[in-house]
Amino acid sequence: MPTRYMKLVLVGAGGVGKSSISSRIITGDFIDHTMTIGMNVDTWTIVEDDDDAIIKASVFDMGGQEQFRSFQEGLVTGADALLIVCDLTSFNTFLKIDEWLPLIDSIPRERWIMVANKSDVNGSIEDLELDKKARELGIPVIKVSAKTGENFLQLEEMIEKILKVTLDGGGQART
Ligand SMILES: Nc1nc2c(ncn2[C@@H]2O[C@H](COP(=O)(O)OP(=O)(O)OP(=O)(O)O)[C@@H](O)[C@H]2O)c(=O)[nH]1
Ligand SMILES: [Mg+2]
Repeated sequence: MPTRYMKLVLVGAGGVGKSSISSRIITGDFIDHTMTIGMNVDTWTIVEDDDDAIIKASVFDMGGQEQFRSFQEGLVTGADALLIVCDLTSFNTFLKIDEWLPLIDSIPRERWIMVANKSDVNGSIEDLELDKKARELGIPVIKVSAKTGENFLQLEEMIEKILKVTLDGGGQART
């Protein structure tokens, strides 16, 4: 079975649940994390039953705290897919999306997905607000819960679709 190697990056404010989303995607379970120091890298293995191939995605999970930003600059380069995460219970994390733009601007918009996490808790960000931001950025948005797993199948499908476009186009994929 041929194996392709790709890169998935997660950015967003501290505590929004990037590490929880990464481990939900990779293991299928909710794992409670402490603050990520700088960055964490893990591997997500996707088996494509239909075309008999394996994608191994290197998942770059960025620490959201401000003090790590300066040395994260080169680390998003070459991302095949990018998740911009905010926390539905914290309007501040929604506002902080803009702070990541200089870091991620070199990545084509069609590789971005906005992920609004913690849908299991009563949120403080209106759907209208989310849709407006997503439209402004020109990217899709999805509400999920890393805790309950709500909407993860959909999210994973969205990511896989983006990765496959890169694969089909040649992109940076290596076999
Ligand atoms: N209720 C609820 N809590 C969540 C969810 N996802 C994550 N959390 C909690 O939110 C807190 C922060 O989660 P992390 O995954 O560490 O967040 P992070 O974005 O990786 O944070 P940094 O590494 O500091 O940038 C933890 O206490 C998680 O248990 C969710 O979907 N629902
Ligand atoms: Mg983290």
